[in-house]
Amino acid sequence: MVERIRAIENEALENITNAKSLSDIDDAQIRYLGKKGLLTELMRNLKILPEEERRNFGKALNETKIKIEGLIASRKAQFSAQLTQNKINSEVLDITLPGKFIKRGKLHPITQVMDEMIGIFIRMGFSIAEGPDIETEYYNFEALNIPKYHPSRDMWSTLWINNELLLRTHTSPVQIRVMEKQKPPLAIIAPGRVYRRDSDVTHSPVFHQLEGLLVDKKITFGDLKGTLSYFLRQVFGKEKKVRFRPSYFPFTEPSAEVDVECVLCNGAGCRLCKNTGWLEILGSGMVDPNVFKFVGYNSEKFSGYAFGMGIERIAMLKFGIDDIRLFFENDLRFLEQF
Ligand code: FA5
Repeated sequence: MVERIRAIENEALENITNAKSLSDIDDAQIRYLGKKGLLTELMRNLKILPEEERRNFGKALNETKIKIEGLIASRKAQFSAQLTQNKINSEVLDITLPGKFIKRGKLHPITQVMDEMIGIFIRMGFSIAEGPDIETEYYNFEALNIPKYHPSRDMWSTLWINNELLLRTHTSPVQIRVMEKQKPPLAIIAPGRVYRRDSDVTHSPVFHQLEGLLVDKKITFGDLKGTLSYFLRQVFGKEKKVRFRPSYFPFTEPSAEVDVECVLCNGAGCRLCKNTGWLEILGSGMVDPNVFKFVGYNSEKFSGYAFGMGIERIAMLKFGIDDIRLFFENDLRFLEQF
């Protein structure tokens, strides 16, 4: 019996040693150790052997089983190491191939210009204030000296929500909200989105303004002109032609608008500037004493200036863009240029 075991052992060890693949080893495992394997069959015979033979036979069987199992495990390890090595050898990693290009997002040109404008005013000592996009008729008009039924309300093509509420037509209501809460002296800017029933090459129904308000003792129109001139030089450089033009706003007196030479025709006149040679970028003036009355400021003691700039218009002039609608179409071919 023990010879039979030795014969099986020799055959198994030889087979496993000469195995050419993992599947040869699997076959050997089934042949010798499987449920119906040769050694398993012999195990079954144990029961029928007399006591002293059973001990010897069992011992020999166990030793053989351990040897075969050991060899199978080590050969399997060899084969899988070989497989891994083959894979490493065959898979060539070309580190000179270009990587996957991940496009980085960029700030929208309007945000870029707005940030630049805010930076200029912050450096001059202004702080930032905010107000809601949905405004009451009181803050958008009434407290800015634009009474109900007054024809000057027509200056703003208003999008009404109901009799009381509207989408703010300008950032000027923030002036009132700030002055209600703060006593002078103050210097604030209020950048934000505004809404009007307007649409053509220089008008968009949604656009951005940057409001400015400075109140202190002895503020004059000269201060307003100095501040705006400095700002314009920072944004457009010394070369760009700008002009102050007398104008009218119900909440400032006197008032002025600022125009910048048209980007498209350099002042010769074209469809963008409606043949004037100029693009209007802002309205401004000295705060009307009537506005101070609404917020309880003493206009004998304090004076101030205010301005409201069109951010898209400034961006058009800076980047040479001839249609405001390009900013809102989100065409990547356009946006990628900034
Ligand atoms: C006003 O809105 C005043 N609140 C400005 C102001 C503030 C005057 C403080 C005095 C004191 P106006 O309607 O002109 O003014 O608009 C100001 C600027 O916004 C314009 O000069 C222009 O640059 C821009 N703007 C006006 N309408 C549009 C529009 N539909 N699309 C894009 N920009 C516009």
